[in-house]
Amino acid sequence: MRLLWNKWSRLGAALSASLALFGLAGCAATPQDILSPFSPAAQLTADLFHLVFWISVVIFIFVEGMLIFFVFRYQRRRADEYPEQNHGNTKLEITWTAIPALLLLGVFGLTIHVMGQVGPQFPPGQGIPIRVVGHQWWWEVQYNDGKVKYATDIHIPAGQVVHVELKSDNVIHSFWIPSLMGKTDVVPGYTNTTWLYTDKVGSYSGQCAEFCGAQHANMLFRVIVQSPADFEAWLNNVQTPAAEPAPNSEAARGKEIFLNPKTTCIGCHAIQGTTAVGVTGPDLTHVASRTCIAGCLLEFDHANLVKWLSNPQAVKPGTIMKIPQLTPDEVNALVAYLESLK
Ligand code: HEC
Ligand SMILES: [Cu+2]
Repeated sequence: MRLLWNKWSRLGAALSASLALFGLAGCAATPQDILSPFSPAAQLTADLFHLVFWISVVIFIFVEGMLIFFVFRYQRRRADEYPEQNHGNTKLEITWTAIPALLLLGVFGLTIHVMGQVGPQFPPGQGIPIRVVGHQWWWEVQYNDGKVKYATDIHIPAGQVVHVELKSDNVIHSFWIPSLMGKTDVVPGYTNTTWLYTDKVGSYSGQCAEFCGAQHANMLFRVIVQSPADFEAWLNNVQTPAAEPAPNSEAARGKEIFLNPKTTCIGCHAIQGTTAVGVTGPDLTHVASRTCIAGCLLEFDHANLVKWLSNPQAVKPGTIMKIPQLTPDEVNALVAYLESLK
C-alpha cells in the first residue's frame, strides 16, 4: 500500500511539474489559472471552488462506496435465492431527498454570497476608471476618458481599485483574467462594468472567453500591475507622443513609409503627433512599450514585427489588417520606426 502511494505521489509530482513547465513555456505572464489566485476576488472564487470540490469528493466516495458495498454484500449467492421485496421506505426517501436539497441550497447560498462580493457593484466609489474595448481580435484599453489609447497590455496600479467599463462595437466578447477576476461579457450597444484589484505587482494573462470569430483563441491580453509610482510614470509617458526619429535615420524613412497613403497604414492606425488618425487597428503611439502585439499572439520584438508586417494574414489568418505586400526594405524601415515609438 505504502509503495503504491509513493508511486502515485511521485507520478503526481512529475505531472504537476511538467504542467507547470508547460504553463511557463507558453507565456511570460503568471498562469492563466483560477486555482492560482492573485487577488481577493480570485481568492474568493478559488475558495468556493475548493469547498464545492471537496464536498463533491466526499459525496462521490460515499455513493460509490455504498454501490460497491451493496454489489458485494447483496449479490445473489444461490441460483434459487430471491431477494426480499420492499415497497418504499418513507423515512429513507425523505432523508435522501432532504440531505442533497439542503446541500444544494447551502452551495447556492454560498455562490450568491461570493457573487455579491465580486460583483460589479463592489467596491463602490473610489478607484481609477479605465475603459476596455473588445475588437476582433485584440483588446483596446483607454485611460483619461479615452484621451490615452493603448492595446493588449492593460497597465494598472497595485493596491488601487480599478473600475473597468467594457465596450464592444462588433460582437460579444468576454473579459477574463483567471488569476485576478472572473468573466464579464462585453456586449455591443451596452456598457458592462467590472473591477480589478490586487496588491501584487506582476503580469497576469487574460483571454477573451466568448467565441468571437476565427481568431478568438488569439485574443489574449496581459494585465500589468505596477507600483503606483511606476504606473504614473508609464501613464505620463504614453500621454505624449514618442520622440521624433532622428533626421535621415532608418526610423525617419519608416515614418515616411507609414504616413504614405500607398501603404494604407494610416487608414487603420493612429500615431499621436502625426497625421495618422485611423481607428480600426490598435493605436501605435507607444507600440514599442508593449510586451506583446496582435492580441498577444506575438511577443513584441524585432523578428516578430518583421514577420507581422511581411504577411499579417499568414501570421493571424483572417485578421482585419490587410495590407499591400511590402518589400523587405520597406518592412525594415517600418520596423525601425515602430521600435522607436517607446
Ligand atoms: C485594414 C486596417 C489596417 C491596415 C491598413 C493596417 N493595419 Fe495594422 N493592424 C490592424 C488591426 C485590426 C490590428 C490588430 C490585429 C489583431 O491583433 O488581430 C493591427 C495590428 C498592427 C500592429 C500590432 C500592434 C498591436 O499592438 O497589436 C502593428 C505593428 C501594425 N498593425 C502595423 C501596421 C502597419 C505598419 C501598417 C501599414 C503597412 C498597418 N498596420 C496597416 C489594422 C490595420
Ligand atoms: Cu473576443
